[in-house]
Amino acid sequence: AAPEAAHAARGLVSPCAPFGLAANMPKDNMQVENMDEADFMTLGRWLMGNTKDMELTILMAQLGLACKATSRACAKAGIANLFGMAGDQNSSGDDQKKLDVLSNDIFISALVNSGACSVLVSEENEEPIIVPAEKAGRFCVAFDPLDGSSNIDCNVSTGTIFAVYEKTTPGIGTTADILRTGNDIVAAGYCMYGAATELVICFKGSGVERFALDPSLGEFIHTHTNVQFPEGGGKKIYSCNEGNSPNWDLPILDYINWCKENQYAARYVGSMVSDVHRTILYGGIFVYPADKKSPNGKLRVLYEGFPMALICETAGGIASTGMFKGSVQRMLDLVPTNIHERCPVILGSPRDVNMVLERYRS
Ligand code: P6P
Repeated sequence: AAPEAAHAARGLVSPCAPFGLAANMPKDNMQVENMDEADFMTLGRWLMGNTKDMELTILMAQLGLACKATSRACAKAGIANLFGMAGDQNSSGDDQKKLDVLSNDIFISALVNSGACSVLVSEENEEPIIVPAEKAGRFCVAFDPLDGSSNIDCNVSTGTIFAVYEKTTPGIGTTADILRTGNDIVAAGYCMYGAATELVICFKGSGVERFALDPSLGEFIHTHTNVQFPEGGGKKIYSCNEGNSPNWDLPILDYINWCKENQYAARYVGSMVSDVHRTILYGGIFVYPADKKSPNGKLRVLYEGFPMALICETAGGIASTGMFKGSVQRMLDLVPTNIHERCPVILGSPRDVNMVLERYRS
């Protein structure tokens, strides 16, 4: 008990604490310090200690496995001739890269064989994947297996994004089980394949949890609990593709110009996972708005907008569509009618997103 008391006194969650029964819930963003080299709070152990639902635990563990396998594929792409094009196009008409196809196959195999899924929606597949009855389970997963893959061949970070719904209808899964408001999402996450491979997950009504892959163990290790946006909005950073600015509406143009006049820094990777991860950890705002050329924006509702919106709101931020189909909407309130539907994305710290929303209101 002594080590735990010492940890608790310092506001740390000891990995030695009984599963899910940590003496003190840590304050925001507290580093989880593993004082004991013989003890590892792995993703699997964290899931078992914090989700009482074994099927959901299995599902999340399988997503973790697929993220590890994708991380390995990205890391060896140059050596294993995995750079370059696969010679086909995906549901969005984007040219598929070899790693797009491989990562998609990895996630589909992991999810279908988890026994926990009924319906899968992937950016790489035009049609939803209906899991055969003998392997079907309670959940539906929408995912982008390798978002930002155009950055792969120049070794810029990419990522996986996913959202999990619980199926509410009896019988074989259908798209109706996943074409639902973002408020029905039970879990969401992303994995960033960068200098480190980091997995960020959140369960609706709970906190945002950060894990880093230890390649020597092949395990995601819990590093931060209850991740929150920096107090007061954090660093003054705006993140957007300014190449689209000639087509933006006035409130967006006015806000970005205001940023430039108020000592904001521009940061844009071009991979949503990287730009959103930085925004949550450092502060600021990420904007991919609707514009004259793309009235629905570019990013996809089910496997980009919704998961990032749940994570962002759970971390104390705001996720809006900005002006979209005639009104300014909270992203998670959307109800998609098409599995590859797009929506504008304006997400980040309340300090920054509210400045955009005020411009729409005025
Ligand atoms: P643009 C990557 O292709 C992606 O889907 C997101 O990861 C990223 O935020 C966005 O598109 C980048 O789009 O038009 O700036 O290249």
